[in-house]
Amino acid sequence: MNAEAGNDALDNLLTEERTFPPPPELVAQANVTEDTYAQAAADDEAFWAEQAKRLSWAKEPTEVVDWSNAPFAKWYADGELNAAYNCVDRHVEAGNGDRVAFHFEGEPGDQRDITYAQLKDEVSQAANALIELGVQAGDRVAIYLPMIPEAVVAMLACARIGAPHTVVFGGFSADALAARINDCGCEVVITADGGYRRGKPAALKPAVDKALESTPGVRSVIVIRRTGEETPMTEGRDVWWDDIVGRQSTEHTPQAFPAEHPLYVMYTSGSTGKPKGILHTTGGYLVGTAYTHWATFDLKPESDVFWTAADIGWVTGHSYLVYGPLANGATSVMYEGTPDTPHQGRWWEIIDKYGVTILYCAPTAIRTFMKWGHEIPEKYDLSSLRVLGSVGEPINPEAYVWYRHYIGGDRTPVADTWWQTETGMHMISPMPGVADGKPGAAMRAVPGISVEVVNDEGQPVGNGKGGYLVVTKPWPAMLRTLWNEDERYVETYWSRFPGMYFAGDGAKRDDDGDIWLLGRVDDVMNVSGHRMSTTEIESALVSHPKVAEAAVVGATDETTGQAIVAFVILRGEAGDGGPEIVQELRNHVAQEIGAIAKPRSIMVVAELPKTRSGKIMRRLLRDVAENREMGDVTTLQDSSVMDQIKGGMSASS
Ligand code: 6R9
Repeated sequence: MNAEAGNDALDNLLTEERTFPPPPELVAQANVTEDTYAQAAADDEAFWAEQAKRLSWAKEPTEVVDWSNAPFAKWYADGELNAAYNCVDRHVEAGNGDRVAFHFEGEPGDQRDITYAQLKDEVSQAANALIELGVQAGDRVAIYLPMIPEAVVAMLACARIGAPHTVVFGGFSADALAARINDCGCEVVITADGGYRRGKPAALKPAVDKALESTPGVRSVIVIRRTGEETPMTEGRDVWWDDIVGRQSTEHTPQAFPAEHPLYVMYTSGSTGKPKGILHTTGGYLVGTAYTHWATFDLKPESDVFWTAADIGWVTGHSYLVYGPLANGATSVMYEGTPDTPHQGRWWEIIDKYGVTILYCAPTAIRTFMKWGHEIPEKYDLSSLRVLGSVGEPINPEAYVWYRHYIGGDRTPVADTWWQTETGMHMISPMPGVADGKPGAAMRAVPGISVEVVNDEGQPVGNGKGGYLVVTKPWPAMLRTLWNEDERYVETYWSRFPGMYFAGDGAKRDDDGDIWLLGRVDDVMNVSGHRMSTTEIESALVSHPKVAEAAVVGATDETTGQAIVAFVILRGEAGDGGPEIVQELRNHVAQEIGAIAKPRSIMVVAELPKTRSGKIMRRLLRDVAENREMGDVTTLQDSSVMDQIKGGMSASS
């Protein structure tokens, strides 16, 4: 395809030499050791059969994986279990009913500790309420809520009665909600009057009312009172949560479902076309999330305080705020609001207050904290932290080092976890008690998982080379299909490289064979025949002391095919740029990577367009760079950002 780059799919540009060995105390009691990898590699089916013992099965599975109808997998197919029982009841039965499941912290400062025993009562009541509304196993329920404990209760109540849930991010519009409700065929919606965002109540129910104008299948809406704002209710359709859930019995006997019973559908936007409804089922998903939550974070459920600072409407919230931690009987923090309300130290105050030991968040948050300055976290006691995690995007080496140093006090390993809505569970991540961490690298497949980096022909690229990331064997928490779209499932993930799951990400192996993620292959730029990933050039920019965030895209160029256009956000102390900084940054990239990677133009901006999970939407920046009409902006977290950027573009050109 590309003569100069040979048979490799991507150029290998940036090298990073720093490594951080794990602290000896952690090594001494680590959940995962080098032996774990060896055992899993010797017999991965036996390994996953063993991990299934983390759950309580009503009927123990005798089968592990059934791949006879590939790529449609079945895991633990003859086993039966109840997901909510595994997440709640069994911990109470084991005598841990008084353990806190969630320290909930509302944005206005209200707080609530919910024990496993209380969670069991609330989930049972909510399950009884759904039954009263006629919800049966197999019926779909939409959940459109802020980050409040009832969101967890609602998910588990659905799981308890075998009704797959589809959680829609509370920041999405009425149209996005309606499209998901209709595609999934939901009959009931669970929502709230609103939630708190940036110090103010933000209404949710009006968006539901608007969505329901075009969703004929919905018959009931349950509304949680969170803000107490006046909220219109539709007679015969809408009921208050307190009214219908509050009066139910706290007794509900969970029924066991087959392991392959659908647990939930989560919609994720494709780069084009309608959102994909990722289907996860019960047994394999719970095994995969429980195992990785325990392994990647070196979880000690009796003593750790775990915090996934991510929204429940993102898969990270599903796997590592709800199912993984609860299956493991862990204590978690749940925070409703934004990191700068009422002040920019809110996260660090929460860590200090609850003694959080493991923090899991996205690089976008870390880069924002870098921009705000390290003086803010320095005011708090963060010494309880022992493991840090990152998810959602490649973490730039500079952001990793900042995170480890200012938040982790130079003690904590950083687990850079690569995975997707589709994979359901962590797939690539250093294990905190094993790896000598490399800033910016996800490093190595999780024990029991098989991945490869391949070239255009599907051959492994080998060390020191870049290509496409694929998964070469089925795994327990893998998506089973796309909701109602089996063909699209096969076409999207299994047709590019026959027999391998194509993740859509670029990756490289370094000289040690460790894996570095290089961003979406859709974003790859071809400059004079060199195929370059966005990640490495962005990381080179972020390694400049004046840069907090960077996004690069390829724009059509008459001479080079494509040219690199960069958008950067400067750190607080760096001022607002000017011509000198642009030249300084272009030279910096040339020095870090080489002249070939020098951006043609660099634009200093105040914000970048991002999704709910903090991913930069480069597609929109490409539209700006090529002076095109902008594409679909409905999944932007803040749609005014693009107007600001376009305004700045015309002012500076
Ligand atoms: C969990 C989640 C999946 C895409 C994935 C990749 C990017 C996630 C990453 C990462 C590099 C990491 N991604 N984690 N890239 N390093 N540690 O984010 O799911 O929202 O479905 O996104 O996110 O591009 O393909 P999802």
